[in-house]
Amino acid sequence: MGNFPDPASLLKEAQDQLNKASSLDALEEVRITWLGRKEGKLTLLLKQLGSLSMDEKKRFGPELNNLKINLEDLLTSKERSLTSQERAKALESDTLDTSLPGTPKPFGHRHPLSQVMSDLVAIFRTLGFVCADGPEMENDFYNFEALNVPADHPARDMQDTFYLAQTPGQGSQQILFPEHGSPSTEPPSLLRTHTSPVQVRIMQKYPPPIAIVCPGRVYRHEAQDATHLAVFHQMEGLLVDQGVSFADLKGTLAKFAQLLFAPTVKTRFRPSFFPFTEPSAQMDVSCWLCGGDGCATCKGMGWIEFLGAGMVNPKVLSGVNIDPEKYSGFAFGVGIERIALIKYGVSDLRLFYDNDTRFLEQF
Ligand code: FA5
Repeated sequence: MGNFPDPASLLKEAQDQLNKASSLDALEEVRITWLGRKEGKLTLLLKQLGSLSMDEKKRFGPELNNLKINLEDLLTSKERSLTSQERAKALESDTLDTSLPGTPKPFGHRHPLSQVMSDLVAIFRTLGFVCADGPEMENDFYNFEALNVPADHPARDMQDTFYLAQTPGQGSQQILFPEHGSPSTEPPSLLRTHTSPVQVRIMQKYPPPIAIVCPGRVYRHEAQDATHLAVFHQMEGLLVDQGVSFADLKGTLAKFAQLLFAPTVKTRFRPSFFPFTEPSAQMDVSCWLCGGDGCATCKGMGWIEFLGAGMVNPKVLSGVNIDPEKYSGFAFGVGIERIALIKYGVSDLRLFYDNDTRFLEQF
């Protein structure tokens, strides 16, 4: 078969093409030219082998197979060298600028209400108070009766209450080391409407002197608006010792307001009523934003209503077997959300509970 090409010259021709291929794409073209499944030069020649005579088959068959093996080897080694060349080129252009600033990771932080609560506790720690706790599911005795709010007392209307469905035989509350008065074993019947029940629990458990603050969640069956929530937080304070007077109450709370807002803040007391304190007062703070001249935060008044307080009612002390002739005390209760509202100039309490991170991130 005179026109069957010489395998050695085919190999030479393929080698020339391989030498010229300077990229992986060009190499792929060479591979297709020779070994492409339909039109590859060598593929076509291998297909033609079948039409040759026996002698020609014996001669060209092995030669063409060797040519194929050689060509595949050449393609593989060329591919390796081109790949490493291209990688080296990519590495050269892919330089790392170590002076670029990193991508900052956003940090989470505490909720503004938690921050306010721990600020308050920290302030009272410096004044010698310790932190106490009590249950959110309370019974009528601790939430009302022991605080001088009997069942038919009109003061019950001051705090609309969520009552719990009663299950007969429900476990009673345990007070392990009662020292004063008889602990109530009534089962929980309501969600506490204020943190004041903790006063009674603490006075039953520990003898005076007592100086506690108690931050916690409280519940009221109230319509919600910009300044009222049905679930909110309060912090209760209680100091009981010999010779505690209204002057101690005034001094302590004035110091508290200055440490919380600004050293220049003034306080004033207005008469108020709480069945568990006598006398009772509402404490206002001078608006530290406008210095008392009147602004949007204080609604032009120059003063902001801040907390309820008073001297512990002697009836409450006798109820826990603390002798009111020997001991006296003061107590106060402050709304955490309302403090956060005035401290940060927020217009609506509900914003603290919407969980909008654009709002929360600002604190
Ligand atoms: C009481 O709850 C008394 N136990 C406080 C007290 C304790 C007085 C000890 C004397 C001695 P009052 O109902 O005013 O009081 O609530 C106290 C504070 O809770 C208010 O000043 C206010 O800041 C906050 N507060 C009351 N109701 C709501 C409400 N619905 N939403 C948000 N904050 C409220």
